[in-house]
Amino acid sequence: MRQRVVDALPVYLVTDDGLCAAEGRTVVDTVRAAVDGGVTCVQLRGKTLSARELLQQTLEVAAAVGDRVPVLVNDRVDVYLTAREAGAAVAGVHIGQSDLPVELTRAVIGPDAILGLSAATPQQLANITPGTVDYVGIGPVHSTATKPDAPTGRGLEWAAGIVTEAPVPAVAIGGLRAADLEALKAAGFAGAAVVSAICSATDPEAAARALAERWAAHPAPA
Ligand code: TZP
Repeated sequence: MRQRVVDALPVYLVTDDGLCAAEGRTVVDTVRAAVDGGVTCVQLRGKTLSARELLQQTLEVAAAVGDRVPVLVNDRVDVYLTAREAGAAVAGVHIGQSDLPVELTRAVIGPDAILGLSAATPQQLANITPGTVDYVGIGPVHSTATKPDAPTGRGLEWAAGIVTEAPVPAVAIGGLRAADLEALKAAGFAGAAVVSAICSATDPEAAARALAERWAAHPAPA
């Protein structure tokens, strides 16, 4: 599972319905373009959607993406399970520190699903029960307007320090742009997760391609 997850992390799109709508696009259209541009994973973060709306979006995105990249559902384990029950090609869930406990989430979703966890401190990384979580999302690296309750960005230096304590592969998140990718990759991150860099782009395919090319251009640390 671990190898499969590492392959999914380099350019990780987290969706935002409001930002996509502000550009006159649906989330499904944005995801389709971003996958064409080279994103390696999609997380559906439908914070303002009802369970039914998020399920509908998940089914549409999964059908549009097929098996090209993993599609994960943020927070809503119930929506993930229901989409899976409906036959959708959904790969797993991403949860936060105040969502369901990781051990129980793993038990519910099964061993083959991808499970991601948000973490912001060394203690939260140390608390991860081995064998539960496939990857962590660490941030915010930079301050971001996309998540109003996120703390102030902690900076690339902080990110380079905390990633060394991650027990599983890590993606950085928070205000990331193409110019950040070299430092993040050099620090040992397996990828960068972005919302506005793609959802707010005039051309999400081009934005995704620029990120993917920038990530690929730099060597991973030895
Ligand atoms: N978690 C920490 S920061 C963040 C999330 C979901 C939002 C990142 O959005 P953006 O637009 O890439 O700064």
